[in-house]
Amino acid sequence: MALIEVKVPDIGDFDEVAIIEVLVKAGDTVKAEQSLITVESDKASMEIPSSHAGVVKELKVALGDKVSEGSVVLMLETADGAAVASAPAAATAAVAAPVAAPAAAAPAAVAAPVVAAGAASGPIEVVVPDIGDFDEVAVIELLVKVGDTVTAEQSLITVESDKASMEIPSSHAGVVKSLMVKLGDKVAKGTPIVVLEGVGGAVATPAAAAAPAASAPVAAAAPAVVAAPAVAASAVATLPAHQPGTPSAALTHASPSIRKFARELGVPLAEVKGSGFKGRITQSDVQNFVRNVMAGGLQTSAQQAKAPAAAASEGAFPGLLPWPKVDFAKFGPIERKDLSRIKKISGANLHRNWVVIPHVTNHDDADITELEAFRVQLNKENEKSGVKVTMLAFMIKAAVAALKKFPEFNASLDGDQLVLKNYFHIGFAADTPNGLVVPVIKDADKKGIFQISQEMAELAKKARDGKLGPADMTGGCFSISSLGGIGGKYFTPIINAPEVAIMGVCKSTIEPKWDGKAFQPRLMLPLSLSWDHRVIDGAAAARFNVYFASLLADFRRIVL
Ligand code: CAO
Repeated sequence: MALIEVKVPDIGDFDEVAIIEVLVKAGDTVKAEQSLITVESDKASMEIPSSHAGVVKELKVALGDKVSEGSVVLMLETADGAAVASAPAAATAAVAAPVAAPAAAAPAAVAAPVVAAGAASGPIEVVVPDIGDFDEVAVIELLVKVGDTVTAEQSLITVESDKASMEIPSSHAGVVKSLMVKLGDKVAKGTPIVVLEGVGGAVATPAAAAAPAASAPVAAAAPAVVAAPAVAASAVATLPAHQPGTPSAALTHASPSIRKFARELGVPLAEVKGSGFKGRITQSDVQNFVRNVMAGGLQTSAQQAKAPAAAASEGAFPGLLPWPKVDFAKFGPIERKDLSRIKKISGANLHRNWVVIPHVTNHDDADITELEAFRVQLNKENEKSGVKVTMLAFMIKAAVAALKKFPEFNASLDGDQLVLKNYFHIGFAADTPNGLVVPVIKDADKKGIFQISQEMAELAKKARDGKLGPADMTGGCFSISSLGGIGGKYFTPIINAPEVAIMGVCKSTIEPKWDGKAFQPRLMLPLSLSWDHRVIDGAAAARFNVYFASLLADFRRIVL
């Protein structure tokens, strides 16, 4: 047994930072690298992990204390040979581990830079402010475009390092005259982001930069509540399924681990009332929020529709077994790999959609013998055009016709109301090295087969190159997931909420079909239509499939 002091390690630029959360108490047993306290600067909040495993004998800090590198956090009684955070990790973990948390949970806060406060009317260049240790970070999102009017402190871009992602806010209000960065660019302090003109009085004031307690949470809250669903939307869905009853502009204070916890449960932090120090949101606040939502959600389907993310959470269903914890290494060699960003986002959306939407899938076949011959002929005739007509383009047109005939398929649930859409934007699932994305062909009703084929090829390439922007992936009415180029017979596609149906197609094969006199070889396309039973019923789904298949069987019907 030994009694050791656990100290604040090197936390980079974050000197004299306030303790906003104490995560352990005397008597607690802690593991090496377990978070002990949360500290907050004007730029980010971070958790300080323990250097050793042991039992907390005495806390040496309290809420509100200011700490720096070397400050003693607590006295720890360690067993001989107790787990120790590996030597270099002990120093880096303090920075890497906590800062990694906001990356998963929510971008860290960056105070708006205060630049040229005197520039009242002429164009002004907004640059990347001091973002602490994060030098040369990649731009992963452009949040504005040329012509947009932005307000001071509105986020312009999102950058991501290996430790965190964060949004960079505008120092001024104005109209974006030019955008000086693009996706994938590396930026550092001082890199120009945009040129704003018509810069008016609204300038991020020195107070915004100088008053961390007031300004940082604004930036921290926004990504967690607004940007995160928007990013999720860009991958698979267009609306966060939880529709806040009272969208809150209030400041949201929460540590990285709480943000992560809330995000995992799909809890919008802006709606959670904090009961901790200075109104901070604690783990039990998030748990209580979920409990309350569930209590209401069990009463009506409308309420359930308003809290699907929470409904999907583990523990929200009484009696549900916890996820099995298995030490796989006991059974053989293993390696661990982080899920890609797209997988994390699409996974959370798919999980919610699968749990919340009562899915039914109808299977059918379409005879595409003539259509495939026509497609092949078209491609021969237009070999030089460089545009390859795909079967998926015909399916997109057929989907538009079917949505027109069965409008409840071109709808979204909004509480007790059905939103019927008079536009026809069709998404298609695209397989990329980083995971599944669903780019959207806008106004497919107004486009011909060649244009759709060309746009699909462009969007699929952008998807594979990781260059799709949110605008490419939002606004869809109905999706098609084609595994035709790969194989298989039928599957159960998951509805891309807030859409209410999705068509899955697999590989077409020649099959013998009885024509009344003899078996004929016909090219048959397997269809799998998943639909939301809250909106659509089985008869309508069967009719939709029959009609969709009849269009593919004789494409002339599309003009009837
Ligand atoms: N039956 C038989 N062959 C088919 C077919 C079908 N239903 N659909 C496409 N093919 C053929 C094409 O004609 C093409 O053949 P040629 O090269 O000889 O012309 C080949 O398969 C490859 O097609 P493709 O996949 O490149 O083109 P596509 O238009 O069919 O699909 C895209 C484009 C982006 C949808 C596709 O590449 C893709 O990513 N599919 C996967 C979608 C997915 O993952 N869905 C699952 C979601 S649920 O997890």
